[in-house]
Amino acid sequence: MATKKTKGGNEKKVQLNKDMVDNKDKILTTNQGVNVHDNNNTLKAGERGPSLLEDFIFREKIFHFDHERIPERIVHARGSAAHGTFTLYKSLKKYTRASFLCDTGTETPVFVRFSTVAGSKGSTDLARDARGFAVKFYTHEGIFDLVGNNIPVFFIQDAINFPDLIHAVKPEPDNEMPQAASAHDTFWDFVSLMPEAAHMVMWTMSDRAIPRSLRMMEGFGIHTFRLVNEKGDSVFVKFHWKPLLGVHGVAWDEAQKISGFDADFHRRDLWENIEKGNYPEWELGLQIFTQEEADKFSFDVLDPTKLVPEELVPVQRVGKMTLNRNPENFFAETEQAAFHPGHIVPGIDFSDDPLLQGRLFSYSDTQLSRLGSTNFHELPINRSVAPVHNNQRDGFMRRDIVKGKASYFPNSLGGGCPYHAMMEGRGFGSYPEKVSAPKVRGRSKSFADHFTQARLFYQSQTPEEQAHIADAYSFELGKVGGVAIRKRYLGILAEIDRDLAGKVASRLGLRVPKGLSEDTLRFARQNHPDYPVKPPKPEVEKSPALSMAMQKNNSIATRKIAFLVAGGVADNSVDQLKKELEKGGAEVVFIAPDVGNIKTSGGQKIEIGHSFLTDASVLYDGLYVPGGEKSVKTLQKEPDVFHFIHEMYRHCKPLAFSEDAEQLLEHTYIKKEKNDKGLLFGSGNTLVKGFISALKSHRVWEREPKRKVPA
Ligand code: HDD
Repeated sequence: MATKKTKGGNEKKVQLNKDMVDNKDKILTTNQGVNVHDNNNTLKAGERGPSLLEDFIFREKIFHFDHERIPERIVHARGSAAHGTFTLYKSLKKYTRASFLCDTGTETPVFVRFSTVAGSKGSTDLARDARGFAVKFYTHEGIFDLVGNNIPVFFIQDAINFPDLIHAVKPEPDNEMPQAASAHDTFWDFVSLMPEAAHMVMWTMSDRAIPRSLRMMEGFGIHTFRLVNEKGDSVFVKFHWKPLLGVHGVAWDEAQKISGFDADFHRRDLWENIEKGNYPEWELGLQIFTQEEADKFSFDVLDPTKLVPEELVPVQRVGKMTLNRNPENFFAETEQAAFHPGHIVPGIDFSDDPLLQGRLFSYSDTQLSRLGSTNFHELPINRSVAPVHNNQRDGFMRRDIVKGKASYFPNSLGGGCPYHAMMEGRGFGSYPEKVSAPKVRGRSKSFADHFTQARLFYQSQTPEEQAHIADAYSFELGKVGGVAIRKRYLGILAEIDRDLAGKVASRLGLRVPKGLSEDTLRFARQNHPDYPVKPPKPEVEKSPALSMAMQKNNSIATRKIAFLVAGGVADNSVDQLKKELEKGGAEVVFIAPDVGNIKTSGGQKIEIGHSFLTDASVLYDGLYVPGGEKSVKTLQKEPDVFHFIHEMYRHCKPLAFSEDAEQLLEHTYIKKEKNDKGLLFGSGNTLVKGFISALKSHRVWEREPKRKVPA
């Protein structure tokens, strides 16, 4: 049975509430519960005398403070999380016995943590990086953690390379630079010698690696997992999360500027939207296929650098996850949450993907150095809602008080308890996959094709998305000091797409090499002696599902629209568009030369919380300048207004100007283009419709080649 909906909050919340502490109307105490009379002055020998060692109140306070920090996660240190629920709407009984995937309509509590990978805990949210997408399902049969990313493939094929990958991408060991960035020598040195990374590197060079919002990105379980039904039959499955707000990225120039204006941009966006009741939602999608089907694919489903194209195996949407509650305490919940791909429930099982197999060791191991004890499962956020009974005992910070004499199995003194689930025909049992093979340290030949799917990804993008990818490679490789590394990577790009390689090479002042460098080949041949091998013909040459721009989006919900205003702004010019935008769920934010209040031409008061000093265009999805002669005149004197407009234009965002405000464009580099569907003028329904339609597409992609204005 999955978790049933409980009134007044879900089951996990009820459990967490038992550990909540509310200081409201309470007297300050020590950790031993003694009321504190004075928290301002240490105990001294005389008011001007030395402090006394006896001061247990001071000692306890400083002692605790001195030890407040724990090690940050070795990867995915920077993260934000929220609570929510998962509701199943399509029973998967045919495929799995996991009850939370069988009983439709039931709600399973979840805790989801999003993260960047490379940066430290305090680094910017807008790094070019994969995003972690870790979901903890608190099911009645135990915890299921789906520890994925927003990219469906991984850099490496075997877990033994993980420490090398992370050492290469993290700040360089001699000078600890750069923070939260892959644009440096060690990363490109590594990936230029590891052609298997080419596919994921291509994803990280796309705008997928700089999401507009954590609420607007897909999630992927990446590995092939198994579903196992009551009868013991198994199928393979790939897990997907599809965001209902669409999938959107920012542009690289925006990302860099957002990092300056609001390094917490994603964290704030998630927190604020949940506080406002704009609960982010994702549908759980499954690609289900059999062993026989997998055997016929042109790629190996155990290779985590490969995806299963949606055109080959469609994604079935089977349930919805809604994030509806912010944590009460960042440390206790978000920081102490411990995810593990090995936390699975009956009905789900692993595949032999060598990356997944290696992960199964790493996650509980890392919690030990991070959280300090094997008892991390007892922390409130990690506690299962299914009861825990076993003979594991003691260790640092043990919290459960387990009764009785028998802490071993089998026993008679404890009545044989806790007993095997087998006695009731239940419990987790591994899928009895047949394995008989020689022990080898080696790589399957079926893992040797590194470029077909990187090409598939690139060729599935629109020309504008491809331009962003070429820019990203040029930026990153441009930051690499070693020319040999740049050349080596161009060799990889040449194998993927010569046109792309040509674009990047020209920006680096280099020529496109004929093919892979000797160094790359030498390393690749350590895994595959006859490398490169001719890959089988792929099933699909293009996959529209891989392009963000090609995905249809009918919503403007939660987009932030900047209205540039000053005193005397015309009421009617503000009202209609504001009303319609808000009707669609968007948020209108007034930005004026100064914070405070302004009066409209009709004498209404508008509270201004944001000025050109506090905010920047990159924090908004669209811009409108309403009319009112006095307001427009004031704005015209403000240089930041023109910067705002230029920058919005440059980032291909929708801009609308009332009749009065149109003249502002005369002072810009922007030329009115007829086919620019995101540059709108006038008033009334035409303006409203055009603006909303442009916002739905998120970016005016047609403007991409012409957008070069100073900003
Ligand atoms: Fe990992 C954390 C995702 C490969 C070792 N990983 C971590 C988190 C996510 C992922 C989302 C953060 C969880 C949280 O929010 O607390 N990792 C992935 C994905 C991978 C992957 C999608 C490939 C498909 N990871 C991977 C390998 C290893 C690790 C191959 C080691 C062999 N990952 C870790 C870790 C972390 C971690 C060191 C650091 C903090 C933690 O586990 O709890 O154990």
